[in-house]
Amino acid sequence: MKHILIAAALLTGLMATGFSQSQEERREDGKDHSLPCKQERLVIQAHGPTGKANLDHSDFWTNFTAAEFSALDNPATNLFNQTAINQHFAYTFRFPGWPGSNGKECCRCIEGATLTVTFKALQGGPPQSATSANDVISILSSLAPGPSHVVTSQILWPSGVKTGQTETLTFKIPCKYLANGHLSIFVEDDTAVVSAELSLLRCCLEDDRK
Ligand SMILES: [Ca+2]
Ligand SMILES: [Ca+2]
Repeated sequence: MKHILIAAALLTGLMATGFSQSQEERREDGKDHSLPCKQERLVIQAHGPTGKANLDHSDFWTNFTAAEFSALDNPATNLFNQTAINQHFAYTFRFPGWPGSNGKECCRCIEGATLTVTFKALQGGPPQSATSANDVISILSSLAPGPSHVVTSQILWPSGVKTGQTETLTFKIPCKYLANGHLSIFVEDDTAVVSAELSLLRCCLEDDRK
């Protein structure tokens, strides 16, 4: 009961000074975020290996069989700027300083992320055809409702597409899906991912940041 009373008193004080947003988050995860922290923008440009050490299995839906995940988790075929059709793409963004990333909790998300992904069609076709046209991006978080863990998903080329056509999409991801320190994207098989960037506003304890 004492904690609840203290939280209520803090809430009143913080709302009076205009910091109601951070207080909302403190209540949401039940942890004490009242220590001073420094706001900064974290920008992660996806690059490098996409398989094995990169993918966080917990972000992926549970009906993805072990064999299917193993095929996806292959750095020889899961590539940026893929040129071959029939190869899925997946990538896990990891946020330094989050719980689970280095054993310490010293940073937290204070404003949802902006995810920007650029795609290239490898096999043109009319709407809904089994080409690039029917390919879907799914954004996955282990904190999104199971068993799919899909935060959001979208058909990339709903009006059909020509081979070689490119497109850039932007997605907004709420903080509640980022609290585990990672977020994954999955893009279907006839579309290449040219680039992917995630940007979020975070707050880090000043003497414990890594
Ligand atoms: Ca295909
Ligand atoms: Ca396809």
